[in-house]
Amino acid sequence: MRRKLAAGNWKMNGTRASLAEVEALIAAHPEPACDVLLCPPATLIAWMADRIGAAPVAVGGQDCHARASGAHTGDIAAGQLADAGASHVILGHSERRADHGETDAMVCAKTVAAHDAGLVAVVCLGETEAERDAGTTLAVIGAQLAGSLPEGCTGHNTVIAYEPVWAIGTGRTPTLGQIAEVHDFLRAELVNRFGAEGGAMRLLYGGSVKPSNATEIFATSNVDGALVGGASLTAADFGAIIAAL
Ligand code: G2H
Repeated sequence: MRRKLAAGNWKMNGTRASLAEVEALIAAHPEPACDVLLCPPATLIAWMADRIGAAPVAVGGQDCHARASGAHTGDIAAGQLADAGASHVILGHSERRADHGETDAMVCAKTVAAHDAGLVAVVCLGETEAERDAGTTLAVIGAQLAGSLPEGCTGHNTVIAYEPVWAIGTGRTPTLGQIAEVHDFLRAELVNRFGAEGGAMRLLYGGSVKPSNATEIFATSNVDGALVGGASLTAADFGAIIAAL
């Protein structure tokens, strides 16, 4: 049985003042029925981990470098995220793929680095609107999955997030049938490659998840939670999503 996961991706939002939302979230949901993860900007990881204390909320980064250390100005190693208090890291988000030219091979190398540092990798994939219109969604998703995951992925060290690019931050969401089709496909591909561990990996849906659509999305086949952007920034919205899981 896969435990549900509500993961928040703050993207490039938030300052130390925003940590008041985390305190409010914990106060409102001291014992959530699902796992909860918040991925703030790197500047806030240590502050957030300190503020969370012993509460059942994990902290994650939004990217890491593939190398453990070295001359890579502006980058952050997976081990440094762990040192700051992170237990997870989002990798291969479509905004990283678009803004920084990240390829499946780069995401795969970063996933290895995350695993080596003891972090859970939250590996993102998703098709563009043009790819969906062309009928190539499953081919695109399958190729991203194969190329972005290294050997050794397990239900403990890897989470997959399906985020159709055209649904991110747009307010548009796929139909429940479209989500189920992709998640069922991902599950089959994971089991085919990783066996029982592929069956244990959690599959998150991401893209304009909000309190009003969370319940029906979470009830969809092979959806084990959500990667939430905008609606993770406030305790009210993210708390409502947690309550829906
Ligand atoms: C997709 C998602 C979080 P939003 O990027 O990763 O963002 O919920 O704002 O669409």
